[in-house]
Amino acid sequence: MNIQKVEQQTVVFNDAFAKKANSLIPTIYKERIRPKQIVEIVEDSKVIHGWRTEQVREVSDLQEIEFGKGDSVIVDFGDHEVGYVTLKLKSAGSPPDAPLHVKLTFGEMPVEVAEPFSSYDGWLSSSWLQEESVYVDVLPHILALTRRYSFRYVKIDIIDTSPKYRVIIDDTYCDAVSSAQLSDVYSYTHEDSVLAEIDQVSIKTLKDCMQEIFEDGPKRDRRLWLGDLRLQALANYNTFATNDLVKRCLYLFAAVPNDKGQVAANVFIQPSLIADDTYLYDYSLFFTTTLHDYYEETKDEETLKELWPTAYRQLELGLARLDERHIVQDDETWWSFIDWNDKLNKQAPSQAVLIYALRKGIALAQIVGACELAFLEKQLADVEKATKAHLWDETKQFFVSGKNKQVSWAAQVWMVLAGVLKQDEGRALMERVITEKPPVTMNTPYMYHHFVEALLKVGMNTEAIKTLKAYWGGMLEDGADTFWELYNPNDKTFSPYGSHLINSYCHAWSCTPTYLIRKYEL
Ligand code: RAM
Repeated sequence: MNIQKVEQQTVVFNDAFAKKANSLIPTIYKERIRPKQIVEIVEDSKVIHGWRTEQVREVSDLQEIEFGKGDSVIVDFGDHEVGYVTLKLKSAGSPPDAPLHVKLTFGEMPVEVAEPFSSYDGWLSSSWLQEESVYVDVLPHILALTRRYSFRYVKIDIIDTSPKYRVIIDDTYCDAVSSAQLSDVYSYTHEDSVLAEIDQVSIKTLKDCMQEIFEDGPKRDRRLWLGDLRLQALANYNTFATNDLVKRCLYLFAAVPNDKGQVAANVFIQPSLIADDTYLYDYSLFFTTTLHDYYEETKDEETLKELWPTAYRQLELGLARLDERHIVQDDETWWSFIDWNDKLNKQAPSQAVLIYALRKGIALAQIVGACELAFLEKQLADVEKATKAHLWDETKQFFVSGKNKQVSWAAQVWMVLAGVLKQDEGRALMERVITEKPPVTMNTPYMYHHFVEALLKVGMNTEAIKTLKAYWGGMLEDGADTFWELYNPNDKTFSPYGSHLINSYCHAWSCTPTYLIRKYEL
């Protein structure tokens, strides 16, 4: 073990864990995909973001078009792809007497190839927007892009040739990459065609996020986040079953905790394994729950024993945030995630995540025969008692959060998932949420996943299916090839980052319907 100083945080690097993670680097499979059609972007106020595509030519026509200065074309690959794009370029007319200047823009959604990226003014780096400008000195040329892109549409802008020559795009393809193979998926067809499609698109979403790690999104952030990993792992068990990738990701987190033993909210694997200096209360606790789910699936005792100290430490740190009443302390910072919603108070939902994690931790402690078992059981009892005493509002009949006693969907959902209430009380609470519609709602498929799972937990299957169809089905109706990072049906341009241009439209945490449909046999 050696100590690494990263800015203000100290990371305690565990070499053995990092080596184990490295020994599990998956094979990356490649598939060559060619575009399906040439399209044009059409303004349409009736569709999401105000843009749709329309086929204008057959893709086979591409080789016949001679492009000059200012021309452009949009090729549509027909589905979401993650990979490396190649263009075969040649000239027409006089010998090329000047370099070719070409700009490429990649879009998961039509809006990304419709609106100029110069219009972006969000707070995340604009460098996530997928474009590049290339100068080609000699033609013919095989332009093989070295950056990996995540897209369905590629807009090719010919910035300049020269007055004497034009350029022809002789061929274009994408070498799509993933560590998952669709042929490995457990075969399953739902008789309900909407649920069947939702299941398939969930799997495609998961596949495109499965690279050397479970990425959160292949466009952005292209890294391993714990909250996303937890859900990807669940979806994976019922589909690809590449359980070693889950194991690898658990070891990656366990290899780089800080000096308190807390695992980071996310890690980078390039240029080498690095813990990000972001720590989130709920995400750290999900290390324990993800290990629990992994063990349940694999019965891999060796991994459980090796990672138990890390899992237990997350519980200890979670408990250390409790005040003298056994209620988790709130603050104004981004201390816990829960959902992307500026208005959401995180206290009550985070308290519920702690309870949820304690239960799974106790199950693990029993399996490993840990001496900490009795301590954890006592803590769980105290925390549950305090939750009912201080966070349940008898008049409102809801759990309340923070000093302003906020009633949010997230708080109720997480309390149900944490098992704080008996089955019939939980059901009554979920029914109340649906009828009374608390004002602090949900913005992400991540939070909607928890809502649906809470409904299933209390036996409200009809409502759960209705939500799956309305929410994920809504994305399909709005043109999703893979499910999105953000989706608010009442505000379809919602972005926590200040612009929907930077949103990710293939995002791992939205891939869970396949888990919900298959696991709960909906
Ligand atoms: C976003 C990422 C990621 C998520 C974090 C909290 O930046 O999209 O998926 O886990 O937020």
